Amino acid sequence: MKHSKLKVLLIEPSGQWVTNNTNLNDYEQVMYPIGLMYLSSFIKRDFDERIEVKIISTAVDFKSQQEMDAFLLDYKPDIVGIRSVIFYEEYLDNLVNTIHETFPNTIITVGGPNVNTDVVNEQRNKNISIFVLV
Ligand code: B12
Repeated sequence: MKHSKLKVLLIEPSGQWVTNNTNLNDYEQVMYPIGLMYLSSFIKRDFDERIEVKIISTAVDFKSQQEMDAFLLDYKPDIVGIRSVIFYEEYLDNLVNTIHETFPNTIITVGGPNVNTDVVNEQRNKNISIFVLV
């Protein structure tokens, strides 16, 4: 019997949306999600047959929260991994809560700079299942 792959969605969050009106010269946060690209490479190398991995960078891949929500509803991730940076704490919380409400069985993991520096504060959100310190 053929099993479908486990879907892992890695998210680089940010509070702003890059639209056609955004002046990219003023926008310092557009960057390659290097940390998540490392994780994705390891998953692809070791679990390619069993796991499908996708990276999204909220600010650049979508033009609005509605557009991103539509993507999430369609993609239906089994595991979500979010990179945390202190500036986007509030956005991260909203994202985690929305994903948990929409997909209660999806495992939500958070790692990255803000977990590495302040894991106790990050643990305030009970909808996050796993914290990863590196
Ligand atoms: C280079 C850098 C930048 C570059 C980014 C370039 C890029 N392409 O990524 C620029 C100049 C754009 C930048 C901007 C900012 N930065 Co900066 N930056 C750094 C720096 C020096 C290195 C980051 C890096 O590339 N690390 C290498 C990658 C591979 O590591 P990583 O992203 O942490 O990911 C690894 C792990 O954390 C983990 N991981 C990451 N996410 C996840 C998710 C899951 C689920 C799991 C399991 C694991 C995991 O796995 C990855 C592989 O090991 C760090 C300092 C540092 N020593 O980390 C500060 C640092 C991350 N930045 C910081 C800050 C505050 C910012 C800004 C908010 C600044 C601002 N005022 O705008 C923005 C935020 C941008 C953003 N979205 O991250 C802080 C974060 C503090 C915190 N507690 O959150 C740091 C720690 C500096 C500091 N000591 O204050 N930054």
